[in-house]
Amino acid sequence: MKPTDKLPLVPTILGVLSLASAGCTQKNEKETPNIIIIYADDLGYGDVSCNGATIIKTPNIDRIASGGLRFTNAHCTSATSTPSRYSLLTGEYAWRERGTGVAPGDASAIIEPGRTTIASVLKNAGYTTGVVGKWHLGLGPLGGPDWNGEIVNGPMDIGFDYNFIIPATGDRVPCVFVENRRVAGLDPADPITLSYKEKVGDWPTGRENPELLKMHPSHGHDMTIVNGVSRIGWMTGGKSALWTDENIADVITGKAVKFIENNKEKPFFLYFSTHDIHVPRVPNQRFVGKSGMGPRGDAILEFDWSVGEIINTIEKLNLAENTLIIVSSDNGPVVDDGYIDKAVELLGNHKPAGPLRGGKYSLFDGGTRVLFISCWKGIINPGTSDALFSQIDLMASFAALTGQKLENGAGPDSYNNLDALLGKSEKGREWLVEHAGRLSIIKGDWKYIEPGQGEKLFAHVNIESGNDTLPQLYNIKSDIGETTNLAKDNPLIVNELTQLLLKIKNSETP
Ligand code: NG6
Ligand code: CA
Repeated sequence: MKPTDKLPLVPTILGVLSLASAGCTQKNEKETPNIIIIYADDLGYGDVSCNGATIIKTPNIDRIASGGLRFTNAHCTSATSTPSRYSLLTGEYAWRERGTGVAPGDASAIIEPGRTTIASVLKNAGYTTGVVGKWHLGLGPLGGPDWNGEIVNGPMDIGFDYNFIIPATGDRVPCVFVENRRVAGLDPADPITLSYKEKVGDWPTGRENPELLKMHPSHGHDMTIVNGVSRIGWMTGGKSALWTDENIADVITGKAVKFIENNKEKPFFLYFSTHDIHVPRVPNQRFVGKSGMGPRGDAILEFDWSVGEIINTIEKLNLAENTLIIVSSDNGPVVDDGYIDKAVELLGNHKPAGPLRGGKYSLFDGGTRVLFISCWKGIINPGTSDALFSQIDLMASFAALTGQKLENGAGPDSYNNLDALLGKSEKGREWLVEHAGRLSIIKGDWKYIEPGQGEKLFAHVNIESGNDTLPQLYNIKSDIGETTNLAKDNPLIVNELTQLLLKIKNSETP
């Protein structure tokens, strides 16, 4: 089948869309577009030029934004990685489940095998499904995976046909890729040993041998040294499988491109989850010094390059009219996240969160309002959308798009917002919940943050947490920077949002 066979006529697709939104579950595999989610790590709302950055230029992201729909009010579900990714894939708010906080590198699978996910829904709809890049949702049974054998309870057990993943994060051991069920390039004669409790083996650590480091930690990250960078956790063995940080973007972008090429004849779903721009920021030589902002800025350029490679591949294969591409981030920005990499010193006037307050780890919108672009040539009219949108709705929206039904409680918090995603409606969600330790809720122009104990400033990362012992209420339309707490003057709104949040907490389908 030629690529163009997949999308014969725009009216046909629109017909399918209206059937889907009318609740019809008929499917027609010939009319299922390819779907690609490009998911950055720790990229701030203001880190890209299409969202107003001027010091840094992101031409490829700008290109996809100008050909697609750029959302100004779209959100991940949590201000850190593991819970946001959990919600994205399962359609359930992570804060409903224990064990969904930032996962160590030896965590067992957080999403149980057989669970309905965005990938299994699309697989049912006839897609070939793949994940490339950062996973950070645990692997293996209780006690963690067998790094030297078959890795069970991974992406392939929740709907992905193919995976090439960084098991946790770039700053956590093991510093190896997993391809399908094996550590890629592992020599069985040199097995991996791993611990998050104590030193294993005799490899140097950042704490004991700082003179061996090419990048020093600012907090944490002083355990085993791999490729001149000390990490979280201790490991030894698996030398032939170790990644080189400078090549991570090239390797995973290459795998993502290959996945697209291999599957160009049939519908595919690719979840391409980059390491950029998470710490340690060690971009390829091609980007070093190019942003003028040090490794953090250079990593943004590297991420932009990865986005460019994906869109160039789609265009080259003549798939643009048959591919829905989404670009977003797992949480908001952080400048110093544990390595001394000049990010603070070279920031200048750049505002990683744009006009938003707070950042990664924060209850303020800087933590969870993120870059979000949807692009589908010929279907999505280019422009901007102010619709309130949550990544958690991708699951139900894709189900609607492809004529699938979410059954048996699957995706309990995921709602079909396909019309908003495709720009057919300016009306998105009525409300959404954000999470960073505790919860906040946005409804219309209002955002309410639950009161509670806790630091107001996470000093080690220099980010305002959003914690307060008093209830907070902001009008995010007139005060996007959440500067003026209006809770005292608006007790009725505070009460309404408190009750609504309580209802959502207590019930999965308010
Ligand atoms: C923190 C790490 C930080 C980062 C974060 C997870 C320390 C001191 N800090 O605990 O560097 O790895 O976890 O980031 O270890 S996330 O984007 O994957 O959620
Ligand atoms: Ca992250």
